[in-house]
Amino acid sequence: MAALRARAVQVLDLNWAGDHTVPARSLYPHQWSWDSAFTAIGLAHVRPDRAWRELHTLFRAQWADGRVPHIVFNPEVPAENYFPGPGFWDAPATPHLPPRSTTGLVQPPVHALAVHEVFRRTGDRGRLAWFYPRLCAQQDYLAARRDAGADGLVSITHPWESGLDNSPGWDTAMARVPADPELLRVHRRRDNVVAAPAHRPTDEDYSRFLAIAGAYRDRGYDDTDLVGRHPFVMECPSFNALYALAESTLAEIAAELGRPGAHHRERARAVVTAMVAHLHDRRTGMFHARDVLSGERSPARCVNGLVPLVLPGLPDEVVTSLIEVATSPRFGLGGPLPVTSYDRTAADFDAVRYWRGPIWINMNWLLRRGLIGHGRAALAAVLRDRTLGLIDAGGSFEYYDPRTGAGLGAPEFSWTAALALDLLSDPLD
Ligand code: 2M8
Repeated sequence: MAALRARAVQVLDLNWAGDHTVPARSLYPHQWSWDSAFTAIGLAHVRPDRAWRELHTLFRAQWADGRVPHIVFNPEVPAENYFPGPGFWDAPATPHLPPRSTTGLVQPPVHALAVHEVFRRTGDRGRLAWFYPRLCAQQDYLAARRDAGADGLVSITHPWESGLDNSPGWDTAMARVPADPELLRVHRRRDNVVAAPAHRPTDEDYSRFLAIAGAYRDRGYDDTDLVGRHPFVMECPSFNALYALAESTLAEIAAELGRPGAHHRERARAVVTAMVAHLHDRRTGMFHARDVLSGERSPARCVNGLVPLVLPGLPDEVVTSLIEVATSPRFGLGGPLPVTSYDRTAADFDAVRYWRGPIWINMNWLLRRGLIGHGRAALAAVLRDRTLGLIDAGGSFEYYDPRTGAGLGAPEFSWTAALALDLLSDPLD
């Protein structure tokens, strides 16, 4: 495993861009929000100063309203290297734009966890104190501006906010958004030139992605009356799980800093209760995304419906059923390869198309934490070995074919390398 460690460090060094790490040179040449959080967790083991710098650069781009943007654009990268780039996102109407150009979307709030992990490795209380109010502002934005369903859960305004872009969980809601092919005639995709089109979202997906993002941009990323005015409003189970986990982590950070943390624990408990009430389906044994506009839960069984396993304080029967589903042939936990992003037995399971089947390392890293947290050390150890084995054999790819273990998407992908480093160093199981 020493060779794997060395290769993982090489990937992170290759992708270091001076004050942040790009997810991959080829496909993603800017800074992404949750990628940076996962990357910092890995960097903490080998380049601790860079781990702090990574998160610092991201939070320097935090908006005045507390949102942490999903992409921070590097002004030195030529405009044509990523689409949709800054020219698409800039909304002169918004009063919130920070100094660096960003999107107005968010991504799952994994940052409190990342800050806490980097703190655990470095003991730097000064930096912890710098991040604490900013992490609180990030959570407060989500709580105050994104509870579109008025049920204590956060809504996402775009599939990109979930991080699971073309997941089948969004299909029904996406089908309601008119796909405007004209948008793709005006704006040219670049991802399909760099990566195999069969491994990426379709043109139809992209024209809808652009339509939803454009609608949000055109009203200055204003979150008022999302239900009345926005075409896509969903409650994502993994986004909400990470939002609740962030509150539990903030309670720990507050304790480190000698500050009161009861309000964080209370909010975490309330989110978990709301998730079980609104997103958990006893029949399928897992969580499902809920469409706030129709009130319907998506029937699709996707990996984001297993990620709530990371939550402490889940009722025992929910934990048991999640593990049952994860270890079933639908997801294959405990089998020869890690867990897939979608139900392998579903008719529309696609082994190579992005978030519609392939294996993703960050999802498995989160599931392993959940298994450890709920006392399933043996299963966690199997998952760790299978995950590291996959990366060792195939390289640090963006995602993997669950039939063969072959790497797909971008090679030398940062969060894969970073989380491999964390798994290699983590003695927890
Ligand atoms: C993917 O999403 C971006 C848009 O944000 C894209 O397809 O261009 C997703 O896998 C997302 O989770 C990830 O953060 C991003 C960069 O790795 O790529």
